[in-house]
Amino acid sequence: MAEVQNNPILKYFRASKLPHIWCPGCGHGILMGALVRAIDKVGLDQDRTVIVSGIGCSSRAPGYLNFDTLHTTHGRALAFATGIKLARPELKVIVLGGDGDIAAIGGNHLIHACRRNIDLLLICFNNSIYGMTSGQYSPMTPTGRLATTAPYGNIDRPFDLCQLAAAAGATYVGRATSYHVTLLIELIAKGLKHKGFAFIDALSQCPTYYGRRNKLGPSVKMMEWFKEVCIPVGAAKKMTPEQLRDKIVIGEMVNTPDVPEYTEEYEKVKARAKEMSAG
Ligand SMILES: Cc1ncc(C[n+]2csc(CCOP(=O)(O)OP(=O)(O)O)c2C)c(N)n1
Ligand code: SF4
Repeated sequence: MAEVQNNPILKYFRASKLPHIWCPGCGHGILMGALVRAIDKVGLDQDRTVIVSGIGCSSRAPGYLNFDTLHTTHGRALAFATGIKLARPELKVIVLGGDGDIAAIGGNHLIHACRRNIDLLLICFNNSIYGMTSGQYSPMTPTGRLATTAPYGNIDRPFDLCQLAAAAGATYVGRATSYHVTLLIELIAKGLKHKGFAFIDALSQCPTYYGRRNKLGPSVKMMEWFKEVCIPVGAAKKMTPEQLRDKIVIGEMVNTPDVPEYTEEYEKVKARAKEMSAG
């Protein structure tokens, strides 16, 4: 008991909001744990850090975290976060959302946040499904998998969120999973220290609506699958597209520190406007 009470990450949680609502075996708690460990590692000031989410099982995370938090509308977390960052550029702003939230209804916000290189860290809790609304397929659901809205198999093709973020201009991009927690903490910590738009694709398991329907076994088996199919980015570079089929590339994909950051550029615009109106 004393060990629990002395745990240095306890201060990051709102004990009054626990226990959480997530199903037993849900990967989202592991991702939230990785986030607070990364925050601790970097030494962020709790009073100068804002955590914003949309709507979904994953988007419940900020409710449990002892920071200034904002639970917004489905797909619009990045728009709210952009407003906060522009109004108070000195704050560290972190955005959390599910793959439905970030890649479907919020997909356009993702593209333009990447393009602007605004100083936000976005973590997509990517469980390949709409968890909260009971298992509709998302843009991350692999072809052939079952979902409540694809009872005979999904015919859509998923896309690679990291490649999308990189192509749209994100200056820090990485991927890890609920199995590869050490890597995930490291990527989040680097994303937090990065000046510019940082995107982490954090793969998670939904044993309730994705795992059960697709007979993927319990949560541990779903995490073992991550272990089997994931290839570190360095090794992936030496592999052919054929060898990479059905594999998931993890690690740091983009890290370009010296690109102009949006809120700093905006400050320059404000200064220019002041100068011109005075002259
Ligand atoms: C505008 C709008 N459309 C639809 C919904 C219903 N809705 C709530 S959560 C959700 C999807 C959640 O899935 P995801 O973002 O992948 O997160 P997860 O629950 O899997 O963590 C949807 C469609 C909503 N709340 N608002
Ligand atoms: S429905 Fe899925 S994503 Fe939602 S809490 Fe349960 S296991 Fe997690």
